Amino acid sequence: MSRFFEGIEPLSFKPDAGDELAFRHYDADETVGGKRMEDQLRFAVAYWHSFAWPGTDPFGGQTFERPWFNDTMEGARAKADAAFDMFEILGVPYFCFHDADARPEGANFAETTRNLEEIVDVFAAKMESAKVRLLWGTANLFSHRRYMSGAATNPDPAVFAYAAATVKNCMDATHKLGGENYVLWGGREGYETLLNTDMGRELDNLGRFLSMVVDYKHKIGFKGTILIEPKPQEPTKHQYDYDVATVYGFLQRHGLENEVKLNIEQGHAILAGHSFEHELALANALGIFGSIDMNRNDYQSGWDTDQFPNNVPEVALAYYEVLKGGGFKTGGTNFDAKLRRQSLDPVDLIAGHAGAMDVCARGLKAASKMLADGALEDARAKRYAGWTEGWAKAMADSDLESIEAMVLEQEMEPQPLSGRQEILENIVNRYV
Ligand code: XUL
Ligand code: CO
Repeated sequence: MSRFFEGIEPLSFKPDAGDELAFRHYDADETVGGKRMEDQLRFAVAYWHSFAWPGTDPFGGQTFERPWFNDTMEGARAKADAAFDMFEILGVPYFCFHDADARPEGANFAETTRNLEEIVDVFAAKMESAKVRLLWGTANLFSHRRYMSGAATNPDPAVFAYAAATVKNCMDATHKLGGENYVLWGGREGYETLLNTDMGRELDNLGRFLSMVVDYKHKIGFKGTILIEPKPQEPTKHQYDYDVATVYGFLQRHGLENEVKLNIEQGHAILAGHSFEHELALANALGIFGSIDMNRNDYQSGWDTDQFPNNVPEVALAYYEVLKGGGFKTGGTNFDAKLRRQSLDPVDLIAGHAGAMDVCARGLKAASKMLADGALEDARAKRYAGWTEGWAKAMADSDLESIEAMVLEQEMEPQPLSGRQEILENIVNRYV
């Protein structure tokens, strides 16, 4: 045990807890929707926000003081000690990491690779005795200055090569640690100004890159899911993986729609002008739902603030879509969320996650009950019931002329019916 979280005991489920650190709603063993809550929610801690982010903002530097902030292998090991302590305190089943969160950058590619391999061995040793497993690994292809103009979409082919080699090593690391998914967030895959951008070439290169990732997955026998994480802007003004619909079109163009699924983040959905549940429902409808990054944005700032979730009605509608699609398979709920920069203390990290886990538990329970009671689905089925009639089904094989003949013959006069939005909203309100 590191001393970072000294004095903080592993949390337990205590519905009537006073001010003490405990779960008031998340009971890992409670059955919700036919599964233990832990198995439904599949919580993961994000290594980067909790252990690598220094608390900077555009106006000021580091506010957090962590004993491992020194860019050495010793620091990386101390960081891992604290991280695994926190996984245990929270009792989370998963974590996620980028290469750059876990290891210091070396003097060259070979040294950077060795640093990663060494830390992967540290993780592997800890995972032998810890309960925690790897939900996903990923490569940070956006922080280092070499990636300022993109990774796979960089105008410089040497950066494309460097990024490809880095992803290969991160996939190896993920595979070695038994990761259940591998994520690609297109950190700087986009552009700042069209004036210097060859968009067609960049999109072709991104497609080529992704195809190589899929090929390598099969070559090494990685059984996890490759996930793309859409985001419309930030850091580049325009990102190519804008939203679920855009990514689906991109996957189809490259024949990868059956190979790649999506990691959908609450804050990214909002930035794209959608709701989280819209993005989840669309991914389900297209058969590409994979996993979620759970957080929330500040709705006033209009920026990706990566806060811990605390809005139960919103979270309930998100889990409603997850459950409607049959629940997580290899995916889970990754808290891509960070403390506010004034929340300096180790206890803030624990409280942020514990509160978020409780919010998700409440959302999941509400969603599961809404689904089981069927009120929304009954109303939805009724609204589309016409399509179960023979003549309506037959339109799948008809053409415009035969449909016109049918409209005339049956003397059709469609009558508008209420969409019942307010009644449905009132139903939701009974559960949240
Ligand atoms: C950035 C973001 C990333 C990805 C992983 O907005 O969400 O942390 O989740 O690279
Ligand atoms: Co994310």
